[in-house]
Amino acid sequence: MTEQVKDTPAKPHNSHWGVFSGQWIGGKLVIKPHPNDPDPNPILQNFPEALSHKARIAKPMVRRGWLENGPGKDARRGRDEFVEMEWDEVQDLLAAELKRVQDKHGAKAVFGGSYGWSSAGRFHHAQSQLHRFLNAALGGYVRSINSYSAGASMVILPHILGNYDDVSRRNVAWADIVDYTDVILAFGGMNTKNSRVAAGGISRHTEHGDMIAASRRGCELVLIGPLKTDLPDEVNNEWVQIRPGTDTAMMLALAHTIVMDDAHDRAFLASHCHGWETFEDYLMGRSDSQPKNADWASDITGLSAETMRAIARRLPGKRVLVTVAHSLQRAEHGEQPVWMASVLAALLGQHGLPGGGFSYALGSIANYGRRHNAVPIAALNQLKNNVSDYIPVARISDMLLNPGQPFDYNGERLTYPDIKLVYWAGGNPFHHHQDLARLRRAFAEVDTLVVHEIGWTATAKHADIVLPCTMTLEREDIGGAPTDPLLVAMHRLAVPFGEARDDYTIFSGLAERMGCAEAFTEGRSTEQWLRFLYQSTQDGLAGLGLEAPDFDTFWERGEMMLPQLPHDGGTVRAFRDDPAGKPLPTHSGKIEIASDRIAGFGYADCPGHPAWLPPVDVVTPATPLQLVANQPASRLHSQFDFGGHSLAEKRRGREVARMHPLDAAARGLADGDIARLFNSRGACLAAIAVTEDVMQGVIQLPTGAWYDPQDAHEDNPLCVHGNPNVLTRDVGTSSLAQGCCGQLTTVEVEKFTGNLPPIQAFDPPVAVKRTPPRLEATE
Ligand SMILES: Nc1nc2c(c(=O)[nH]1)N[C@H]1C(S)=C(S)[C@@H](COP(=O)(O)OP(=O)(O)OC[C@H]3O[C@@H](n4cnc5c(=O)[nH]c(N)nc54)[C@H](O)[C@@H]3O)O[C@H]1N2
Ligand SMILES: Nc1nc2c(c(=O)[nH]1)N[C@H]1C(S)=C(S)[C@@H](COP(=O)(O)OP(=O)(O)OC[C@H]3O[C@@H](n4cnc5c(=O)[nH]c(N)nc54)[C@H](O)[C@@H]3O)O[C@H]1N2
Ligand SMILES: [Mo]
Repeated sequence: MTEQVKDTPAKPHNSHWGVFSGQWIGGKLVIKPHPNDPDPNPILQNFPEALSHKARIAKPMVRRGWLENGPGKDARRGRDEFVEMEWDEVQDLLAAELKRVQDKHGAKAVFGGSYGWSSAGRFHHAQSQLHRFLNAALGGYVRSINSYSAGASMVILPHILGNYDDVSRRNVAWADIVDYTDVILAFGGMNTKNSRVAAGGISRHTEHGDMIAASRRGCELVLIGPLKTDLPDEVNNEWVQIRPGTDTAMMLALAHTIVMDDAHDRAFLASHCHGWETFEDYLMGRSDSQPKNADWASDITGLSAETMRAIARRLPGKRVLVTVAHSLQRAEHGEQPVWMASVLAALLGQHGLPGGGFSYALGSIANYGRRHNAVPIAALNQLKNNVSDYIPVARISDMLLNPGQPFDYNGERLTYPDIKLVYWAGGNPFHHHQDLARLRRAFAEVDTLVVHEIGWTATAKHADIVLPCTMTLEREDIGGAPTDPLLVAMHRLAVPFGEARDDYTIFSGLAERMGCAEAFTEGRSTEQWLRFLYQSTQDGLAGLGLEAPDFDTFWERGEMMLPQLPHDGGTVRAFRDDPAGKPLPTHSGKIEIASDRIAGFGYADCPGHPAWLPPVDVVTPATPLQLVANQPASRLHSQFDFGGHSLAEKRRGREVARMHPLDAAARGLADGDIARLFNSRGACLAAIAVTEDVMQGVIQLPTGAWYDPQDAHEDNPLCVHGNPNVLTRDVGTSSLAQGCCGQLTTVEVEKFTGNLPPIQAFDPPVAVKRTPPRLEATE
């Protein structure tokens, strides 16, 4: 176990939520943020208590029903006992099962998408390890594409502006906002609790300071969204309380006013844009008899027409930046606000100007709007995947419940593969997926579910084979992100918990049994891999004629500053300056206001120009409140929900749901009450916080509380802990992108008056301590 009695010196480490050091003092691990981080993330304090928490997995475990009956469909997943196993035995068993599935069904029956954030180190990146292993052992696997973060925008942006990374991450720079921007229309805000996180980790969290600097210079930040807390207090002078899910209607109204005032940039629309006329016919109501004016939008958005007209009239002639948080497109028709925001910036002629235009997801996360490194950082080669089947990532339940069925995606008609074995490492679908009762039914369909985990997440509890994995503090790695200049030598800060092994060691053992050890390991130990992966950075530095310390020097220093490329506005500025010579990689080479390609797909739920498409999931008398299920402030997703900081932010052990005083009073709810949130899909408990920071008609419950079914034997149990994904809808954003719709749904709330059930989310499942005879996998 993790008992460290001797004091140690401080050693560097890295996480998605920042760079830090760890030091043992008096038997306690003391975590300190990097001294140069101006706005460190309090999530760091989830680490110390997590190390040896009861939720950690100590030993390999196999589900009893799977052991006794062999692989196959089983509704007992998530409600069964587990049998402890020795590593050798469980690896033999798993290697035999992988071979059985491969021989009988082929690699195309293995789903290795394994979506999730895992940990920040570049070598121990769980998905890379899993993908490399499946490619080496089976020749491939069915993969998933896109993300839960940006499911709709990753598909729409290449149609309308260009490569996703170029037009989001490498587009408008924070440095230019500080210097140039006059007005920011921040749809969904720019919440610094979100931008203190980035995949791979950022060493200096500067967004908060940049917003204050821009505001001091005179930049006006307009927060458009349901929560007042989505912009820092210091810059939050204007809160536009829009009904969630209706931003496209507001943007259309702004566009309509600007065009009616003849204040749009006709020259820019003619020189840089494609399809304005088609869109203008829609905007003005010539194609459907409904002008998209502010009066029309008022009924939809809940905002007064005057408010929208006044905002529209502040924009022409100014340096305007339109930002759209990830959250807006994690919803029905999520493609539309992204597309319409780009159109709004285009008709103001702003794309490509320093600090102006459209910046997707700026402020949602830390690695957007920053300079990029001039040298590569470590990345593990995943080898070749020979299986061509894939799904858009959020279609996991659809795939498992509908094998062989067709579905639409981005102009193609694809077929769901028939999956027998699901392998997950580094993600938590019982955190990230919607409609968890449906996900349970989907997981009951497979032959075998394998999970490598740090802790007993609901995903691990639903698995057949659970392999205990080290957490990042228990291993050595290289830390960094392509948008951060600090490369971190991630030193080990603790000994592994129980019998936990890192993903690489687990896969190496399996690879040996499957006859692909050489292909998987290339004969390298972990340390040799770190040295090998560091080489690309060292070579890059040497190539630029800079000091290129060898690995031992880097390791001993603990960190290294990398050179960065200057910010040049990327592909959008290059196109603005030279539209003929530097066309955008879109169909027309221009900014697509209307898209002939998308129109050609003929999707009713995503037509050929941005449009207001009324949602299906609207408030009704039975579910009169809109639920905003956004990112948690106290942790990253579900990671270390059992950590000290995350637990301290809960009330009576439950996740906190915030609501407006009038909505609370109407239900007889007081601050601190435990309430039941419910709709036709499920129900959960949460502690109520009453606050005017939430607009009326909305209740906000963040994601990440571990799913805690009160009676696991029921088909649709109450989650007593507060996981909003028991309530959300499992549908695609549209036929175009098939992104997830996790951010918004509708619910009713009532006071919970029963006996408060205990929290069991962090309790390990019942373990049957025996070592059964080795079972030959049969079918
Ligand atoms: N309702 C709703 N749902 C949402 C969202 C929303 O807004 N609303 N947001 C969505 C978004 S944007 C995202 S990105 C997803 C996030 O969903 P996930 O990325 O799946 O969530 P995490 O909690 O980060 O899961 C990572 C898991 O990996 C484990 N892990 C960490 N390090 C390692 C390792 O080294 N090896 C192994 N084997 N495991 C490791 C952690 O213990 C944890 O269980 O959630 C999505 N779900
Ligand atoms: N602390 C912390 N930070 C994180 C994460 C985390 O788990 N914890 N996750 C990271 C990840 S993976 C991602 S993808 C990003 C996600 O970044 P986002 O998706 O931008 O983050 P959210 O907090 O889900 O949503 C931001 C705000 O959007 C508002 N909003 C919701 N729906 C609407 C709408 O329809 N219209 C308008 N105008 N506003 C709306 C809500 O008030 C919400 O607070 O965050 C990253 N940062
Ligand atoms: Mo995300």
